[in-house]
Amino acid sequence: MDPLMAFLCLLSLYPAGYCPNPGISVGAVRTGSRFGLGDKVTYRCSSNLVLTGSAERECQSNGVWSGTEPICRQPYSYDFPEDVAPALGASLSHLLGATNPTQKRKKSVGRKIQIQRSGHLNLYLLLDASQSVAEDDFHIFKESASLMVDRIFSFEINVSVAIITFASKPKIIMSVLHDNSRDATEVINSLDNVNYKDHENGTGTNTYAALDSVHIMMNNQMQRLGMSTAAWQEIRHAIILLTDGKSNMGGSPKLAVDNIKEILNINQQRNDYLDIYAIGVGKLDVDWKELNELGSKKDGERHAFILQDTNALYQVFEHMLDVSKLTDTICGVGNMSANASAQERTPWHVTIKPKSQETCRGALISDQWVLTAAHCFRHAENSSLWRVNVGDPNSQWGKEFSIEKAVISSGFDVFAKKNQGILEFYGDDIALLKLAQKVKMSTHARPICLPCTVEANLALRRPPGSTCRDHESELLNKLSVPAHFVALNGSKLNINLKTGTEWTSCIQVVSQDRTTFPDLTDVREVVTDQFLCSGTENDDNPCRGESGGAVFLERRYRFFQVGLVSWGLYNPCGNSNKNSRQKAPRGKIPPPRDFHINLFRLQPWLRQHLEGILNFLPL
Ligand SMILES: *[C@@H]1O[C@H](CO)[C@@H](O)[C@H](O)[C@H]1NC(C)=O
Ligand SMILES: *[C@@H]1O[C@H](CO)[C@@H](O)[C@H](O)[C@H]1NC(C)=O
Ligand SMILES: *[C@@H]1O[C@H](CO)[C@@H](O)[C@H](O)[C@H]1NC(C)=O
Ligand SMILES: *[C@@H]1O[C@H](CO)[C@@H](O)[C@H](O)[C@H]1NC(C)=O
Ligand SMILES: *[C@@H]1O[C@H](CO)[C@@H](O)[C@H](O)[C@H]1NC(C)=O
Ligand SMILES: CC(=O)N[C@H]1CO[C@H](CO)[C@@H](O)[C@@H]1O
Ligand SMILES: [Mg+2]
Repeated sequence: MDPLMAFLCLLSLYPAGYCPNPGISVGAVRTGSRFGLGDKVTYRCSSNLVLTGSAERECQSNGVWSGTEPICRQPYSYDFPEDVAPALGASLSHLLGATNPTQKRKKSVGRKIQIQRSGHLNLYLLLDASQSVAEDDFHIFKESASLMVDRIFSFEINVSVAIITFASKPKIIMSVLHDNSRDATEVINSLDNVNYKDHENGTGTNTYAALDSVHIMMNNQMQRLGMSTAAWQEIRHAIILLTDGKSNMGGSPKLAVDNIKEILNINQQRNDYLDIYAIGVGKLDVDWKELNELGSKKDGERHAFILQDTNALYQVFEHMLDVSKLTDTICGVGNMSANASAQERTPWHVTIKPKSQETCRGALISDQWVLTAAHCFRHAENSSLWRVNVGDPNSQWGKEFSIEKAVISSGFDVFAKKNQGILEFYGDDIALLKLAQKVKMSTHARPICLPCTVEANLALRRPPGSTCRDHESELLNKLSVPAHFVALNGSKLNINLKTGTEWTSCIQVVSQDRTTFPDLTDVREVVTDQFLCSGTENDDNPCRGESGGAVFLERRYRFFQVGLVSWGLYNPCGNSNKNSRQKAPRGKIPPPRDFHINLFRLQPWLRQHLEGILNFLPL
């Protein structure tokens, strides 16, 4: 809901000039019982609990209380991703709902870090290197900062990252005024060189000075761009403080925050332009009260966290990012949060129904084309009856599309090698479907990156002159490459793609399948170079119905399709329902193996049919 809509809803619910009863959450004590325009209520926590959220809230002219719901909690308890995630974004209502009826009606309020094409994002990472933060914890801060930098650059947005370490004094490692602040590699290099010992001669904690150095940086940038220019006014700013919160010199950090708000002209309309997060991570003894005071207070969002490790921080960071405005066809962007829905994590994934009862899987490779397997269409109905189900943020069942055109490889012929004792053969098992309409890009529907394209080259952050061969050696870079496919229930399952000598031994066992290959002399007749091989050791095996789905891997927080599920020696779903997969019994003959069309080997076919749709690199 956009802010205007929210305003209109509220008007119809409450008489002008009043806010709803703001409630009192467990463990809190409220002062103030008038809920008219400009009235204030204040909260404190009983016994030794500490307050999260706003200690004071004011009834604003739009009928909404300022700040966030106060919650009382135990001091120093960790936030775990599974507790934190529900406190962010959409599912906040259960935390607030009982006491605040207006919150319940709104979905996500969308004041997280906005990832979008328009404007520019300045991200300021402040790392506490004072004495109360041990060197080991500082290393965790460094690692956490690197990870956030790498992730923020993965969206190909205009972003500048400042790095500041601080103790008694701040030290600017990277300024947003420097061109290098727009370059992921430069920023990460500068982070690698930050040193805890830089602050050995002044080990106090001057959070005020650290934030003030951000204020000065902002001021300089404003002078440079001009106060009233769009270039300045359209910059969004996000400040992330990695600290234990124990400021002990320089005065109140709040003053610096007030100065920052003033220079950015933050008011109700411009709330989206500033976010301040205060995060304690590691085994630190954190001053929760101060952390909470540093973080922004916005409706329905938390900006202060205590997290156990970098991994927990990463999960939280993923939820801080709002990509709902990223509506262009940027490829291979999935949600990395374990808490996101399956479709948000693999938004390219589609279900194909070539026949009303049977299904295959496929992958969006543009806003109108789906890549899948040719064998899905062997016994298919009339193509005017085929349907493709694509993810949709507004429906958990997705959205159905019909087909404008199907391109099924003419090289595919399952009986091509029947007279060589190969009863089924899957060479050229590849097809493309053109949907009848373009898919609207969203958090639930986006293409995956196809290697050997300019789009994938940007995602890999490789130099412009790269070739298809470069992509192959970067993506299939080991004898055993971890990769994934999507199960019938939407889960992302794990496999290892074998290359080189490991590929040769992976395919050998095919000769043990005497039923399908009664007189096989050379396994390479069945498993040609066109196939990737997985299914050894603890690999998951695809089931019937998962054919055509992408075999993909992750690099630099982006996803690349290297293969598509074609055939295998073992069906772990048997004839049962989709939620019970059975591992192959030990010693089964033949052992499980799965074969996937290798997209690097089908480049000529892909180029022939996708010319003008994707931009291919030289082979
Ligand atoms: C992003 O930055 C590039 C140069 O760094 C500039 O050419 C482009 O116009 C910017 N885009 C927006 C939307 O600001
Ligand atoms: C700290 O002070 C000592 C003695 O004056 C000096 O040698 C050292 O370089 C200083 N360290 C830093 C990081 O400035
Ligand atoms: C990931 O999904 C969660 C849950 O829907 C959402 O709050 C968050 O903004 C998403 N983040 C990204 C980067 O897509
Ligand atoms: C497929 O169905 C459409 C619409 O029902 C019909 O016009 C067309 O002739 C059919 N094609 C075949 C090959 O049966
Ligand atoms: C989906 O299937 C996988 C593999 O059988 C299983 O591990 C997972 O728990 C299932 N997920 C759901 C949400 O049912
Ligand atoms: C926002 C979101 O998806 N929250 C979910 C996170 O995971 C827990 C359980 O693991 C769910 O209960 C939340 O709904
Ligand atoms: Mg300190």
